[in-house]
Amino acid sequence: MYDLVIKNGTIITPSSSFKADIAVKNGKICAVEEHIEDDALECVDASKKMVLPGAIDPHTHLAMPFGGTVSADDYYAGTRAAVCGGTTTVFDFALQDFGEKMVDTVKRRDALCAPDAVCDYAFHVGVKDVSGELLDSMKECVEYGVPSFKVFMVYDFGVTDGIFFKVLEKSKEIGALIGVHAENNEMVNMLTEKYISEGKTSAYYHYLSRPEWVEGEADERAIDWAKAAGAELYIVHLANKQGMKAVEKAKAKGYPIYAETCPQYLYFTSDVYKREDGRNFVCSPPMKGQESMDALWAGIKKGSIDTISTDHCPFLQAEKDWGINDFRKIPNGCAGIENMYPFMLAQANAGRITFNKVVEICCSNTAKLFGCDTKGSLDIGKDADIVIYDPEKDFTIHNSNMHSDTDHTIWEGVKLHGYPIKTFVRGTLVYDNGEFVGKRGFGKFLKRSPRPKRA
Ligand code: DUC
Ligand code: ZN
Ligand code: ZN
Repeated sequence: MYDLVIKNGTIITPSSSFKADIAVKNGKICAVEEHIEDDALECVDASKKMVLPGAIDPHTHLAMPFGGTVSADDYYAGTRAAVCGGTTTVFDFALQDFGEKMVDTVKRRDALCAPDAVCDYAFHVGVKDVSGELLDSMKECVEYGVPSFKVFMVYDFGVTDGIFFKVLEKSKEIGALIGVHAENNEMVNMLTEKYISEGKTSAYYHYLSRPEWVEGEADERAIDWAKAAGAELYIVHLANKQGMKAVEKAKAKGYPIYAETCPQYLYFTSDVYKREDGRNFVCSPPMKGQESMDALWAGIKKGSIDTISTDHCPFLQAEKDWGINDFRKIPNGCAGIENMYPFMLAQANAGRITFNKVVEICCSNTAKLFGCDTKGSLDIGKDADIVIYDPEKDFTIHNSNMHSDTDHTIWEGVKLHGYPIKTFVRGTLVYDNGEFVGKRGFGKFLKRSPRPKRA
């Protein structure tokens, strides 16, 4: 007897869509066939619905100390919101302390996350310190099941160019993937000082102090260093046309350069910073102009965007308000963890891209790049992380129907045609038509496989 059978739905894979039933036993997908008997503890009819793998969000900041406060969603609220938007695996950044071995960084954050997570989760280590033995400690981290690291080119926890290069070189030996937040720190600081000294303090100057070229130049530099090191590179939250072109050029020459973008860069332009509530949209990199948005959409269609993430990092309205008269005081980050999959699927529903493409960039590519061997598809043997999607359900996003702990959303009032109606994590129902029905602590730490080592 199966634990769960989902019947009569249209299964979506990265390469095909077909009508089939799907059976689950012990949290795993064990059959996908034209017709499966109802011999199950639970049977769900998915007629006129789509059946998709749960999404993987490879980029969130939960309970993150940042910008003079801590991001508003802890591991419970963040993962709760994730599953209510069809995301069943969440990656968080564990930021290394100075002097700390990388595997200890992971264990420190896991101690916070494990009791709270409602879905499976993984970490990337945010690297700060590679002095002494610490560079070598990356290897132990990979062996522990965390084969991905991130360097920031900005912020007070950003690394020098030299550290970035050392980390790239190390990654080849140990089978790790390095992600980068690419913006030119010097330029950001210079432009920020300039605008402040001119009395230009509104949220729009957050954008103008981090314009297209500040990100694009940093993307190009990061790609050059990865090429020189012979390493793979994953550019997080790519938001500009120049960087998109640089990624495309590198890919065309066969370099293993990967790019992630986020729904906010596909929907909002820098015009949002002219709004009265512009501070709520402050994140880094900021939203860019229409040309950049168009380049990102074209990149998705061409296959030069590999993954979608959210960079979920919400702050409360009162905290965003710290910067009403000074954009430097606005904590950087926005909510999005519950919106990624519904937004991308609604784009497919509207015919802009295919549903298969959404599954590719929100699920299967992400699983492959980050070594999530049990996730990212509905193949037999995979974890039964499943979303049932109603392409006819209309949904308007309001903070009041989101499941995050924050008190506002940049997505307020956005209308989506089509919406997830059920989410299962390892075969267990965690979201049911508007309601979170999961359990705190149900999520498990996901040990991941390394990347192939490079000569
Ligand atoms: N950008 C943000 O907007 N928030 C968190 C960290 C980041 O890089
Ligand atoms: Zn970032
Ligand atoms: Zn981020």
